[in-house]
Amino acid sequence: MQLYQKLIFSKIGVLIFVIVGRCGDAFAQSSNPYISRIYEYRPAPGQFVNIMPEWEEGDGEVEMIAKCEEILVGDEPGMVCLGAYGGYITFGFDHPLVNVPEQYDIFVKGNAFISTSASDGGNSEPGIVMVSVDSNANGLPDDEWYELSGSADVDSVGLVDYAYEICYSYSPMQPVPWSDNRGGSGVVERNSFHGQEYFPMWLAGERQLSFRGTLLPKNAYYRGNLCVLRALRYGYADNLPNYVGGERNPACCFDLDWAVDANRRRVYLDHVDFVRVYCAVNQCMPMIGETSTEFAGAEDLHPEEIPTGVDVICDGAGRAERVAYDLMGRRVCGVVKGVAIVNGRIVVGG
Ligand SMILES: [Ca+2]
Ligand SMILES: [Ca+2]
Ligand SMILES: [Ca+2]
Ligand SMILES: [Ca+2]
Repeated sequence: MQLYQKLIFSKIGVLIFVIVGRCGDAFAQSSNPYISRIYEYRPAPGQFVNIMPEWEEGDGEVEMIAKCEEILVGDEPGMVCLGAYGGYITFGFDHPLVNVPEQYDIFVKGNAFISTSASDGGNSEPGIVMVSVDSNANGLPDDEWYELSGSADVDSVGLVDYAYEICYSYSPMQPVPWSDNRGGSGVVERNSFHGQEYFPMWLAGERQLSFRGTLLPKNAYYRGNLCVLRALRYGYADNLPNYVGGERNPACCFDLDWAVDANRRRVYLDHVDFVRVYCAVNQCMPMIGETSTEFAGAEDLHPEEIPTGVDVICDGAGRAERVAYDLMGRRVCGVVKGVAIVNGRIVVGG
């Protein structure tokens, strides 16, 4: 650290080059690779809703998000259920998640397994992963979202609905009715295994819950009496087993290079601040019930990286300013002091 300070105070161009060259190793502090915060938890109705996590009388949205944090923050996360189509969770890390070129950037865990009697699936309940940059620098996930394009976009051309909307209606202790923007309707069936209310109780006051997004094709088929949920190739949460041979399954890893905007155009994101997972299948099968994505934590695959090439707008005081990062990867807004990285360039401030 003393050497680091000396380098900064010297402000000699040659030494700055030394800092640039070494900030990836000697000076970089590794951040916590695990989730540090849950911002949103809005599951769609489902048989595990109000159980994972448990809703108790008096719990509102804030309390349920806190329960999700208790379960998911840290290096040994548990699991929450997102319910039927559209249900989502939004989380973040204690630092920006950097897009390292030609590498996966985030590992997302679920509870998918491959059936012993079917090699092409088991209980795959694919959830779509979305990412967002805190463009207005207010620390909240209220900015533009980008979907990470998965294999269905190339394997199931013409079968993916990119503008699906669904609305569930609260119908106490009954199958939960839904209708969609394609003229479809149905119910999230109840079963004898789970006797609680299936509509998220802390949102019941809203009477109706609407979700919109990309709808993946139904993936269930029967093999004899066994209902198999077929796995997709890559790019979805809760789709394939988290680990293979003790290693992270590449099929559960995601590259920020897969980001697309609302018009399905590729966008380049140098880093992201928020990540969202939502259940992307609308399907209800006899016996096993609705297809519902589970979320069991996530990891930054290279927490030692710091963002570069960042050029976003900060509106803290209503002024448009560039956002910079110091050499420890911390965001600095407005006037830059010391050495910082602004828009990919090293800047020496006063
Ligand atoms: Ca990457
Ligand atoms: Ca924001
Ligand atoms: Ca499930
Ligand atoms: Ca699952």
